[in-house]
Amino acid sequence: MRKPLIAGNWKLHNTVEQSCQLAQALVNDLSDVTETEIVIAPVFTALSEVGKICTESPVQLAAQNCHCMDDGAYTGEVSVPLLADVGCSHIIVGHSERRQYFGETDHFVNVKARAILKHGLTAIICVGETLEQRESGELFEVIAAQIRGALEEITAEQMAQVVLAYEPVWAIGTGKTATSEEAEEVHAYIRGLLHGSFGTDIASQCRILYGGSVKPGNISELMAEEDIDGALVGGASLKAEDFSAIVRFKK
Ligand code: G2H
Repeated sequence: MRKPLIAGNWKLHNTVEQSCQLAQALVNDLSDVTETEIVIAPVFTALSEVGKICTESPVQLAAQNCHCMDDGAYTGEVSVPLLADVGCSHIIVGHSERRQYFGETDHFVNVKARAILKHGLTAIICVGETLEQRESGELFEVIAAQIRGALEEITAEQMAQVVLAYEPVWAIGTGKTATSEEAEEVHAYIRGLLHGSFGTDIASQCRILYGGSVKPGNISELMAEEDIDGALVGGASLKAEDFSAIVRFKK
């Protein structure tokens, strides 16, 4: 059985004070949750303070990005060991906003994911197609290339620390959610790819999250699908009430 995982991607929102208030509200609301794994990803500047609030709570800390090198002359970057140092257990890589606005390639996503796994953290690796790619019939080709590229040289053993997130670009922050059937079709396809590369055990253990306009009103329907194991939530993770409701989705 795969334990559901709900992750809040706060993107470029909230000061340190606002982040701490939101984190404290979630820690208070969700202290009794054991059946679902909870992760929040504040901005870099708030990680340290939010990390202190989350200590000894079920809420785990994630960064939204990282650099692949541990240290050195890489101005402006933040490494995996430094993120672990402020309490991060998870790091998101390959989000479509990073691919689109910052030119991140599958190769770069892969080297970052390998750095995360090398240090024993969990990599939340995002993939997803644009509307143009979907409409021109390239959906599965694009997803396969992103998954294969991101997982290159990652061992079966390391896959225990990998979470995948399918986020159709056309559903991100647009209010348009993929139907649960549309999402399930891609999730099942991704699981099939894992089966081909790593075998049955890894394929059946790896959690695949859905992301793209997830809200309290659509989470249950998405989670009812066989291959949807959780959600990566953007906009709706910025309100404690909404994010808590998503974490406590009705089965
Ligand atoms: C997709 C998602 C979170 P939103 O980017 O990663 O954001 O829920 O706002 O579509």
